[in-house]
Amino acid sequence: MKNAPLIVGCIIGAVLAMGALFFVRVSVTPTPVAPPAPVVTTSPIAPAPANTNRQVFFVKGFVKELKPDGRTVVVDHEEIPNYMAKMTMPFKVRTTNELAGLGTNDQIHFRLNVAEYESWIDQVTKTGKAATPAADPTRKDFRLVREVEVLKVGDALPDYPLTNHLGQPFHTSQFKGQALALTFIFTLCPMPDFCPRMSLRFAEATKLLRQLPNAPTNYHLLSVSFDVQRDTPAVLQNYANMVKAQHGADLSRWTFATGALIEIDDLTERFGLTFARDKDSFMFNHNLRTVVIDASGKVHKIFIGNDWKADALVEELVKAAQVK
Ligand SMILES: [Cu+2]
Repeated sequence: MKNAPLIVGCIIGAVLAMGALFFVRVSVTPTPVAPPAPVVTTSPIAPAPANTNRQVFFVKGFVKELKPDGRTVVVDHEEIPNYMAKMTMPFKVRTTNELAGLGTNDQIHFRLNVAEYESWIDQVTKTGKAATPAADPTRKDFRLVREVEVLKVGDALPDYPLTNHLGQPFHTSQFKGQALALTFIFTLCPMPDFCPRMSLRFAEATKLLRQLPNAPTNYHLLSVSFDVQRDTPAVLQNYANMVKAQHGADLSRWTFATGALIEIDDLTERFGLTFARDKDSFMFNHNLRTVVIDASGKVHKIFIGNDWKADALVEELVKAAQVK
């Protein structure tokens, strides 16, 4: 059970609120059901030409949580053949009436639409109720983390030892004197609006900065993986090459990094990013944070989620580069 202490879980918020030194995971016993047949299946690995390449999957699962925005449902879903292993994760709807009348533990099926840059679900249909309570609070796994202070704009970024995609160790303090854009990903992330979008926005930012008249020369981009087991320097190097091939990114000022889990945990928690490996797969449940550190090493801007655009990032990077 070497992996057990690495797993964190879905009540991180509650545990953090209590100031505990470890995360607790609540587990669910999966109901064995035959895997659903996909309505349309195209290979998710094939490069997506234009926006017309929309994949559609038929998905079954249980409602774990309905978010207050009325547009997000967290589902413990079955395997989606040719796309994603069984896991618990959030899905977006485009109209709130898709989720009207749903409650926790409802058994549902729906259509998952995956376009090039976003995903959403529709045709949400309730088919029953989970037979057992969703959580077994007696089952726990732990991973040790440091107790850290959350950082706000103006706070200094602590120094973190990491390893870049060339396998070279470095420290985040080495970027002092440069504006640093920092985001968090894992390379296997299949959802176009999560990690792939972070990498797309960074790629767009490198291109914008290259075209910008009087662009600063003291900036750097840093994508840190929280999948410390799978995202080795060699995997990150391949991923960097893929991002360059797909989006024409300039990699001369962009580092992909990994590190010790306790360091990555420390760094991500500073900004409210949480990640938890799904119990049945290599996938992570996670949220998104992108941070700009100014040239003096202080937090300049924190972008939450995936709605920000590359020009907004560039604007903040330019400002942050001017700080003495
Ligand atoms: Cu992701």
